[in-house]
Amino acid sequence: MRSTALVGLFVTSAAASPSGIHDRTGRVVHKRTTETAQLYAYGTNISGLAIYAGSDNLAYLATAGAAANLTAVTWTIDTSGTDAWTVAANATAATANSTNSTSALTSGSAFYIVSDSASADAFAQAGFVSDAASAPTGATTTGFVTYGPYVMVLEDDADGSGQETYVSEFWATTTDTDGLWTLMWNEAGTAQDNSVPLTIKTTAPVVSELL
Ligand SMILES: *[C@@H]1O[C@H](CO)[C@@H](O)[C@H](O)[C@H]1NC(C)=O
Ligand SMILES: *[C@@H]1O[C@H](CO)[C@@H](O)[C@H](O)[C@H]1NC(C)=O
Ligand SMILES: *[C@@H]1O[C@H](CO)[C@@H](O)[C@H](O)[C@H]1NC(C)=O
Ligand SMILES: *[C@@H]1O[C@H](CO)[C@@H](O)[C@H](O)[C@H]1NC(C)=O
Ligand SMILES: CC(=O)N[C@H]1CO[C@H](CO)[C@@H](O)[C@@H]1O
Repeated sequence: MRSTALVGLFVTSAAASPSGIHDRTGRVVHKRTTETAQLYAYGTNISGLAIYAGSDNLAYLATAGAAANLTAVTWTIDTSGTDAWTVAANATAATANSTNSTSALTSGSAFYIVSDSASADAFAQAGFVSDAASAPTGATTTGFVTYGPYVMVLEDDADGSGQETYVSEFWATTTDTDGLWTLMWNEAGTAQDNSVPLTIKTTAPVVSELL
């Protein structure tokens, strides 16, 4: 299956360090920078869709036509992975597409993925929590970094060497609504029903002028 080429975009910190230098113990020391961003998902049939918060505070991808009842968000990201990535509703985007946001999204809610090491095959929907304590079991709200335009997760290597690895295991699963996907984290990176691997970037899709 061609899409599997996108699975596991690994970059070891030993080989390349996007935003830091190694300290004496070999750990990457990151320069902390916080910025406002929009995040876009790319994958098979998914050409740069924005990430939305649902009324259930879970994360979705949607085409403009399927974005009703979802909350468009603006991200505040710490590119070093130290702090959680937070979101606030983007009222401009909501008005532009007359969505009916029913989200209970609290401004400043943290993005999380479920990557529990105790269940290495975790395949669960990402979402947003107003405080880390209310995140689901196995969720993590830190470790998100950018590698150029790519959103990655910094994980400690399983061998306990202290080396860190940049991992991207974001996936999308179709829903009963055309143009609406759930945003998933696929810890093991294994094939899943009705799902495709994603690349998440801070850059918007190039809009064709020829439409
Ligand atoms: C992509 O869209 C086409 C046309 O709707 C569909 O036939 C195909 O199954 C989709 N592929 C995936 C991986 O969803
Ligand atoms: C949005 O929510 C309203 C009210 O709950 C519902 O009637 C409508 O079908 C929803 N629209 C979509 C696209 O889910
Ligand atoms: C809010 O969304 C609009 C429309 O999508 C976009 O142009 C704008 O940059 C967003 N605002 C922020 C602060 O990201
Ligand atoms: C928003 O809600 C209003 C009133 O419930 C409804 O008429 C309209 O179709 C909804 N818009 C969308 C995009 O779901
Ligand atoms: C944030 C968002 O989804 N904006 C969309 C609103 O609708 C227009 C027109 O359909 C799209 O071009 C925007 O991308």
